[in-house]
Amino acid sequence: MGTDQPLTLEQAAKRSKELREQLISYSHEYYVEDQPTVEDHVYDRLYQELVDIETEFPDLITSDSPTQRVGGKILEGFEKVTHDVPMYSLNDGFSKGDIYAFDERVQKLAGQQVSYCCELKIDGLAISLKYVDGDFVQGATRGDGTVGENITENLKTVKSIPLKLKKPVSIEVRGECYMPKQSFVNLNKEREEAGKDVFANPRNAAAGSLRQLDSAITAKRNLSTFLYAVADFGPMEAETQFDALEELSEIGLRTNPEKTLCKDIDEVWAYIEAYHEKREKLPYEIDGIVIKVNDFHVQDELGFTVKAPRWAIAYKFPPEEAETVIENIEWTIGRTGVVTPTAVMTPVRVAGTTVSRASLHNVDFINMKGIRLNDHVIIYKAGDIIPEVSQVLLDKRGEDSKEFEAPTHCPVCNSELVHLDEEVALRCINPKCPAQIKEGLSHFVSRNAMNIDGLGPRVLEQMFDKELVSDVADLYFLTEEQLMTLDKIKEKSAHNIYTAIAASKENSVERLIFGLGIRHVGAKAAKVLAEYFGDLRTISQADKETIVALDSIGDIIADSLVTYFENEEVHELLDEFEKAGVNLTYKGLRSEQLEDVESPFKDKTVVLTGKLEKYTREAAKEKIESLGGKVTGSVSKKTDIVVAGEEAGSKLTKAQDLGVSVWTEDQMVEALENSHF
Ligand code: 1X8
Repeated sequence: MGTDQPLTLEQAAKRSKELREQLISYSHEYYVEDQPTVEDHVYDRLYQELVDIETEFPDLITSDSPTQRVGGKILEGFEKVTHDVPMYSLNDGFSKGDIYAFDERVQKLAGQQVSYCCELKIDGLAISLKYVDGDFVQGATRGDGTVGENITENLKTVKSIPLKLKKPVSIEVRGECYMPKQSFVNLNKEREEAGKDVFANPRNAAAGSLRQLDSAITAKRNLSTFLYAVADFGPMEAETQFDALEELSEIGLRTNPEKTLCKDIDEVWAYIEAYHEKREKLPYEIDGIVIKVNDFHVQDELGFTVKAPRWAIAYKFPPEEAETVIENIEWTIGRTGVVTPTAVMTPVRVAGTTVSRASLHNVDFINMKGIRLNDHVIIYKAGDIIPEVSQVLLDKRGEDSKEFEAPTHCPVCNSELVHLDEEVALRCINPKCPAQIKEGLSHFVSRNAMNIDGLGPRVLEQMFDKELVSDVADLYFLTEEQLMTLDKIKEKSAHNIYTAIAASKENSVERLIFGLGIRHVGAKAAKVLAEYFGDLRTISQADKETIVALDSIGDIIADSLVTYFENEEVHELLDEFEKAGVNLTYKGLRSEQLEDVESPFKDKTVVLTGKLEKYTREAAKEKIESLGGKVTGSVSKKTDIVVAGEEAGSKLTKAQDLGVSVWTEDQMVEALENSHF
């Protein structure tokens, strides 16, 4: 590439096929195998190239093209789908006794000792996916087990669902669609800040996301899947559940890696106990363990009752719930001025930890749940998610039960709170509100923003309270002496903080843009803006039309930017940054520039090990990445080059074992110097 010659149809067909295959493979590594091999910018660049070709030659778009996953087709409603093979439900077990009784029934009916395949019970929504000759043709919800809803358009946006299998088989597979815990937390946080209703748990969030008539919304929700069964084992070779899972994985479907084969019920119980412990650490929610007779022939012999298979049982974990009392409601101000209520409760143990606070989200939420002070409530906790109040125990409501009062004024700056355009959230709209400024400072220094180490919330709070800083630009005018006036900050940490702040001046401008905390402008949008406009001054003068024309920037972001930069104080802030020597330009490569890079590091995976003399690790990494390479921490067969400095240890040995190319530091330096655009 890199020339501006238009492609002929033939060239375009060839290139788009290559790109599609490469992107599908990267996406599979990322979303199905959880083993990414390239960085986002490499993927994004190839993706954009494919979009460009497809825009020019729409006939070349195939149904399995990764560009077809963005959704956008808006439905009137969901059609009904009758499942060819019904989606069964499972009998539940709640105790060790239930599980041993199940085993006894199985053994009696089977007339032999049987082994079991144990799997995690994913707390999501059951789905059925139909593939014809390897192509994804239909996706449906379970519904009542016989008739579900056609949600094909939505499921096409779920990245872990292959649009084409690795083999041209016709097969209907079943599994669970879920929202990872972290995505749930992020989504709710975003919704809270935007003044929207929050989802009560990841399962509801997944359900709400799949029930969208506009699949473009589903596409933004970061759903994932695990497949665990086949409607009809006809097309499969496997004769056991365990092997069937492996076979599903071989044809490109995502399966859960925690499955275990147990030779008897004691091993099953040990598995259940082990996952009771591990449950909290998993990145997704599970509500139990599914135990299946492993051998399909034995499953056939046992058959089904009217309700469920005789060869399986779902052990349900006790719910992670507890009863406590609401003692108080505290109101805190977020970075965007949203006022959020938090319940302060009598401390209680839930799922292994003691909790005393639960998020109440907003006034509507409190009213909807009917929560009053001194009420007895059931709280629910899942994984590392902040506890939620699930229900008020009305029959325990006493004389002392008292309605809460929503604040009318900001608890920090005392200015009047408002509801912006029909939002459920209460907001403090005073831009000088100390609470917002402190939150804004925390955001500014955070990892994806300016990435300044050593400035925790306590330090920032003190700086603000001692009037050393009143806005983010003030950080750049702090002296080491001033820093030493803060509690617990001695010479050494003052120096470290000073150096960290100074170093951040060199950041490429997308970090600053994100750090400013402009409403709706996330890290990704910041990058797009920085890359397109090149510097912050230009962005500050751009009109809405130019901004919305950018990929992945919509109306809301564009409006928010224009409004933000209309503020005279913002321009004063930029002047301050400039005066302090903070970089306001984009330092990364533009996608189109990257195409022209000529470097031995381009598209290569590199590991740096041992002591480097001429570059710091960080500088070498940045340089190699700017040339389109990827720098990772560990050597594997996917590593292309290991740069070994002095005293290189096990990584060097491993590289030699795997036959990976090993370079000296001098070779690296020479290659860096000989790279060009
Ligand atoms: C439901 C679920 C099953 C499995 C995992 N998660 C679920 N929610 C599994 O078999 N691995 S099976 C099942 C069902 O049959 N209703």
